[in-house]
Amino acid sequence: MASPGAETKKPEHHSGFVQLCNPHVAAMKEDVLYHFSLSTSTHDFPAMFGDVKFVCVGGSPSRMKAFIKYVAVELGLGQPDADYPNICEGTDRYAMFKVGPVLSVSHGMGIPSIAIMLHELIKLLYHARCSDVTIIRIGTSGGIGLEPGSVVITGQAVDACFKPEFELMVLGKRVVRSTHMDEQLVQELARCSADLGKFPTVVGHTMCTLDFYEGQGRLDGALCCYTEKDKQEYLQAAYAAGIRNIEMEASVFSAMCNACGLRAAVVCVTLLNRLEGDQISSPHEVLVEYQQRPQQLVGHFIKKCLAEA
Ligand code: R2B
Ligand code: URA
Repeated sequence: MASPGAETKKPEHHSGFVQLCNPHVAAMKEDVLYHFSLSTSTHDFPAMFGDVKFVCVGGSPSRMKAFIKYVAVELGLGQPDADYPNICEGTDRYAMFKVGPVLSVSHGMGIPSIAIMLHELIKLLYHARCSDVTIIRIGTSGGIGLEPGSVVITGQAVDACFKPEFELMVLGKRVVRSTHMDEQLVQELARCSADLGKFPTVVGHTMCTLDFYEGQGRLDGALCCYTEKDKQEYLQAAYAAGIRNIEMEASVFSAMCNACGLRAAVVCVTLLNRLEGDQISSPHEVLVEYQQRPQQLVGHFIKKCLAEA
């Protein structure tokens, strides 16, 4: 049996086709994507998804529906009042919407939730024989040393020890995968934000944690075993290591997408400056406007890519 361990070597991809790092799937007669309520025997994946070139993922179903409506108007593919059916209507685990070459999928909160979604999403793209796909996570985060509302394009996803790694237990053994980001895509997105000129945007490291409270050094959870001073020292050390925001999905997202030949990026708005507090207490309208910022940036990016194609 091949033993799990450090996976330092990147798989080689000889085409732009989405690839699986799993030899077993090709031999399966049917593939049931249980959490999407879709199956290769009941749905024609190439017909439904074969033209997908951009996939945007984000935590909440309503935000991902708002994104598809926004991008449809931006690309001239739909009217503002058009409705987009949830392709995963048979389940309430995840929601999925499509317009033209853009797919928008919700992933819930945290590494386990996004990882399950990504296993099924990447298989969906593989069964649909999609090629040259760019996938972008658009989300929220806590900023470090940034004005709230700033957007961070992830230059490197790191763990809670500031290492650019994603660790997973496979068959009881530790497997470590690289969280490398596509530098060219990062720079293209940074240029798109500069074109828009609407909100401050930085490229920085993103720390991905297993928890929102103690895992992100908050003092306001139900449990806390450290002092305000300990918290400040940790966040200052994170800032010194180049970390500009904290969220809960970037590391597994980049590890899985890299391995399967998807060009991937993470664009998150910061809802607060964690050096100044823990609670997210800005008015609802302010938070709603902040959450539109990654959508605007990525909408502009897709429009630009399609105009240049
Ligand atoms: C950002 O926001 C969520 C926690 O509130 C989590 O999914 C994340 O990464
Ligand atoms: N999401 C996070 O994971 N952390 C924050 O502080 C805000 C949003």
